[in-house]
Amino acid sequence: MTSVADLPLLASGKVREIYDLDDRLLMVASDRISTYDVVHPTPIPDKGAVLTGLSVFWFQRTGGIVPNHLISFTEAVPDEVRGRAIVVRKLEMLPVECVVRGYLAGSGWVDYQRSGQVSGVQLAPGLRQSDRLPEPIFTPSTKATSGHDEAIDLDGASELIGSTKLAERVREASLALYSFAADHARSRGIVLADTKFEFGLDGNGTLTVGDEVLTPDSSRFWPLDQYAPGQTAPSFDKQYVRDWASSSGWDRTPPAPELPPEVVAGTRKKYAQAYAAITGEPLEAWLTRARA
Ligand code: PZK
Repeated sequence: MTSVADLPLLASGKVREIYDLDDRLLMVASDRISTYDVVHPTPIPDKGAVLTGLSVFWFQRTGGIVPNHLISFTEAVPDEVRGRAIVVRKLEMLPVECVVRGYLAGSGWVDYQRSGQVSGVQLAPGLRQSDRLPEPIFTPSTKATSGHDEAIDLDGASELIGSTKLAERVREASLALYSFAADHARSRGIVLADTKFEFGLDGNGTLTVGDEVLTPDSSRFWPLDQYAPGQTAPSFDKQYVRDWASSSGWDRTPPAPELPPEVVAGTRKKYAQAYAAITGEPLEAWLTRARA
């Protein structure tokens, strides 16, 4: 069996890597965690498995809404990364981040306060932080190679994509995926406040979902029973780490501090709970299936 170390590294992000498998790719989620955009030196055991298991859960349930790049989570996956890696189809990725917001949080809230708009979408006056929007909105952004992604409107997305019609299909696909996932999550006691998709075109020119989907790293999940508009809702996965990092006196500039064992254990438990809440099965079920 091939080892990941022998595969050509195609791209690496803060917490993930992509390797070349000739006509396919191997996408590996690490156990690394970042807060305030800086990666901590201490891993969270099983974080990569939770993100991969959740992505697979959603890919399998949304393939009829929009095709996606998932091929396999077993075949051709090296033993050492089983459970936290997937084999995917190579796509020609579109150069936009496809954000959908059902609630007013994060940069959407910041932009709304400043301008009354988010990515060119005008919103009603008087909305509060974390308010549910009358309907989900598509708020694309640029894919910054360094620094932060920049909000753009649909025309900006059309220019980057090179086609108004394709940009409109991307918006409709993003909204359809969000609505499906938000309904599922709500039925399981979780608010999907917002999420980010990345799309590409396959060899036939078919619009296809790539990257990871509907994970805690690409989405804001709030426990429904703690949801209250007008407050900053704690996104349930990284809150331990953020709270600890704030109280530790770290000024949010690199390098990020090592995390104490109790913060690692608490965060690990949160991720496992997120997996179980959304999928209805324990994380161990995913690990067993992936290692079969
Ligand atoms: C692709 N990225 C982003 C960077 C990551 C991910 N199916 C695909 N085909 C071709 N390219 C990509 C994909 C996907 N997904 C995605 N870069 C290339 C990225 C760093 C680490 F895990």
